[in-house]
Amino acid sequence: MASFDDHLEIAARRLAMMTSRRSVLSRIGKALLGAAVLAPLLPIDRTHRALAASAVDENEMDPLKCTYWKHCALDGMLCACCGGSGHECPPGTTVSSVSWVGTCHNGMDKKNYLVSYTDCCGRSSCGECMCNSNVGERPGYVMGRHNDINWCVANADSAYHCTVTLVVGVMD
Ligand code: ABN
Repeated sequence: MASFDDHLEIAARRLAMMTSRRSVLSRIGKALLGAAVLAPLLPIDRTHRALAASAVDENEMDPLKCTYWKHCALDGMLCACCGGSGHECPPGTTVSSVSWVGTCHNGMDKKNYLVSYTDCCGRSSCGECMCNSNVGERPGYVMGRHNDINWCVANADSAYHCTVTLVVGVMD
């Protein structure tokens, strides 16, 4: 009785007789060409490649870091580290009725955005992810351009917990 190896050898020999070296090379070439055409269409996360190509520092694109581009004028604690998100106050807190705005540069699309910083109030300080970024800030005596202020003071409960960020407009 012929072994598995014998069957395999016969099958391989038959295939070799029916296939020319040229057709094998042509099939391999087609497969490689197909892969090269299809690869860019595959749903793969290419953020890192885009970041490398744009020469933007990865830290500028991480919403949990003070160096995140939207945090350029944020003096406070990131609500994303305090049970909320970048733009949502944590449970049990209320949104401050006044806020501070800054102008931040997004290195990815090279545009400047108007960004608002709103405090979340009514609970004691979160104590996590303290940032002190002050692009465009002016000393305390220039009241309208000073960001080291508790914006919860206008709320019924003025205890400061953390700060959320919202993009409110793009600058020309
Ligand atoms: N706007 C954040 C904050 C709160 C308290 C004190 C300084 C800054």
